[in-house]
Amino acid sequence: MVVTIGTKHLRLQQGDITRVLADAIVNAANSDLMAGSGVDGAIHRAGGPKIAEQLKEIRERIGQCPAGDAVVTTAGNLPAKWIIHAVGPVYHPNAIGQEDLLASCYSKALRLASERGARIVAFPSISTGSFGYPTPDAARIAINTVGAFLREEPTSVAHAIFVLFDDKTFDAYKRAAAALA
Ligand code: AR6
Repeated sequence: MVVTIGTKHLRLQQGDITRVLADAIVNAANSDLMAGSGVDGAIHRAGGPKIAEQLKEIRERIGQCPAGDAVVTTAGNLPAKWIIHAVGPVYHPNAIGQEDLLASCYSKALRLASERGARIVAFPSISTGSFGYPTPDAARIAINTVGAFLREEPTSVAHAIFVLFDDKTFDAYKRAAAALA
């Protein structure tokens, strides 16, 4: 599914983000910037040890990366230029501000990608695995934030691709994108 936003495109596809050709791949990381499971584990496995080495250097410089923020490494063995490690919020029912933190992951990642001149950026569904964010809510926030950025911000990013791993997540994002279109 592709939604056209002016001269930009927002695409949804099902699959493994480590197999997607993009200038920048966004990772669903944690505040400690330590390789974990899920999409984070897949990116570290496919990208090789260079990514963890760079994250260690970043950790020594900045300490933790708070939820809503992101840091950049190169992509190691992956066929991308950069990995943008975005830290989503851990979901708590009724917690205040978690929508903004999740939205901030996407806008911060797009700003970091734009600063580097990236044209194609691939995103996973941040926070909807181990971090427990309900997928329909997370999909609406993700799609609306990326859609608004492509519509409103001057950016090098011409193609934003959501790479959704399973049927349920793919369906939720399709519904959110249909509401945007
Ligand atoms: N490609 C695309 N999406 C994937 C892939 C893949 N290869 N593998 C899993 N997903 P999660 P979170 C989907 O748990 O909730 C890690 O331990 C998955 O099905 O990866 O933000 C980190 O280190 C789900 O839809 O990320 C953190 O500690 C989505 O990616 C923590 O998990 C996100 O699930 C982050 O949790």
